[in-house]
Parts: sequence; C-alpha cells; structure tokens
Amino acid sequence: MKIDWTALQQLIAAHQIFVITSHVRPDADAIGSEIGLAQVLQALGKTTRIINTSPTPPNLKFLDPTGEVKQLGATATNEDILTADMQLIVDTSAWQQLSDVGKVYREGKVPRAVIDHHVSADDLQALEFKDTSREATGSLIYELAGVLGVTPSASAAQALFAAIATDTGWFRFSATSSETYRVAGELIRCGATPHVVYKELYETATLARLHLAGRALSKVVLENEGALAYTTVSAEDFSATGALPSDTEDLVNECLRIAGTQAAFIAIEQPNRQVKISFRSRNDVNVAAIAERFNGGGHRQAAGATLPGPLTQAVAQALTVMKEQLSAVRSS
Ligand SMILES: [Mn+2]
Repeated sequence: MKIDWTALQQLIAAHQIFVITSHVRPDADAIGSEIGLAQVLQALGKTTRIINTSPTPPNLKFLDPTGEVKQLGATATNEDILTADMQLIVDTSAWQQLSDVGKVYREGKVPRAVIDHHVSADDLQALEFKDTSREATGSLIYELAGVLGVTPSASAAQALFAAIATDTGWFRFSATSSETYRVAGELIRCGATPHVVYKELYETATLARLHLAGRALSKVVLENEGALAYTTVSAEDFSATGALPSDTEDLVNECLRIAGTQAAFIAIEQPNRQVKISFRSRNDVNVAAIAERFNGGGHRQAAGATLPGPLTQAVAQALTVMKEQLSAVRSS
C-alpha cells in the first residue's frame, strides 16, 4: 500500500514548531528516523524538538553528535512538548511504548501524526502514515523527504541509513526489497558512510565481551534431536571475564546459527541470583506464551522472563517447557 502524504505535507506547511518522539528503549530505527525527520523539517525552516522517554543508548550516540535528542525530565520539560504546535510520532503506534512522553502528548491539543511500519491497534488520535509491509520507518522518512522536496543532509542520510540497515539485519531480513537497496544507495550518495555505521554498531566490543561469549558458546547444548539449543551465563562467567550484563545481548541468537536449530534460549544469572532467560523461536513455537508462564512476555519469536534462582533450577524449568512445546509443534 502506497502512502498518500498529502495531508501531512499540508500540516507541515501550516505549522512551525514540531515535537518528535519514538518508543521507549529506542533502537537505531527510532533514533535515526527522529533525527532524519527533524533535519528534513529544519531544511524547510521549521523548529524541531526531539524528546524521548528513554535516554539514547551509548552505542547510538554517534548518530546524534550535536545532542539533538533530548530526554523528558532530564534535558527536556513538559513545556517543551506542550508549546509545540504539532506532534509527531515515529516507529511505534502504541501509547504504552511512548510511556511518559505519551502522557504529555495526550495533554496537548495540537495535530498529531504517526509515521510507522508496525502492526498495532492503538488509537493514537493521530493521522496515520503507515505501511506495515515496509522494512523500516527510516525508509518512510526518506520517502517523505522526497515528497517535501528535501535532499537529506549527510548527517540525516547517516541516521536514515542506520535506521534501515539495523531494522533489516543489515539488508538480509525478508522485508528487504530492491527498493531497500535503492534507498540505501541514495542515502550513500547523500553522504551516509556504511563502514562507519557498521563499525559503530557492531565493532565496538570489549575483550571482556568476547571472552564472555567464548565461555557461553563453549557451553551450548543441543536437545530435541538438535532442534533446541541453549546455553548459560553464570555469575562466575561475569567475574572471570569482567564482562557487563549488557555484554550478553545477541548471544542467544548465536545458538540459532547451528544447522537444524528451531528454538533457543539463554539463561543468565543476575547479580541478585535471579535468572534472566531469553527465548527465541524459528518455527511455530510461541515463546511469548512460554515467557508468560514465568511472568515474562514478548513476541512470538523473541521473548524473555526472569526466574528465581538458582541457575540450575531455572535452566531445568525452562528446558522442560521448551522441550515440551517443541515436541508438540513437531507432532502437530
Ligand atoms: Mn522500526
């Protein structure tokens, strides 16, 4: 479905001060789309304020060298939102995902528009510019820039390139199309530098992180005739390597690199001895339902929960449920 941007074009022409926000725990598509959109509006002489509920994660700060992205309650106030004359939301369509900023947005009595690619049923009382078949919000912002007659600056292009590259798993997920590559090419022409984006996002690990990954990978176990892979990270793994809890990000996905795996989990012992488990599925096993059994949640193919320790007991519980569910899917 092709988006008709006419209404947004008219609203942008009719307003001057724009507040822009995105979801909590922002990813590169959220931050990149915000910055790209803000700079496109600035090119039209508009004033923009990017205000999020969450801080910008350290690994995405390179997209915002001038500190344009503010955090409500820290570097931005309710007034900054309420004195804008139009509200924009990118990369989410759910109030819950907007958290504190969403509460202030609701107090505002100005026009509101959403630019997004997520499936969602929330009524944001906003004009919607959505295409759920699109790979990233960043590519929608690029399209809007074209409609508005703005060529993205080098920094806007960098932000939009990062948005699209990350939401497509570096141009490999199924939503990636020839159009994705064409837009990426245009953004490079505008000044985006893929090698810098890649380095900042994927080549900034510490030695401790690699050592932790080494320990976790050496412990991967296969179950259910190789359909299930799992591993653990203990408090001792952290102390022996000096790694941080954030260094376990993405480790669970490594398990799925083994041929024949359809599901995976990783159990991570926390400083308080509770155990955080991340579940992944590549088939009909609904890991969100599994996580909910342990008072967690998430998506059908990626979910998580926190279980009481000790580690061995939490692993045994997770293993039992995952094995059961994988057998059920296989026999159905
Ligand atoms: Mn996105």
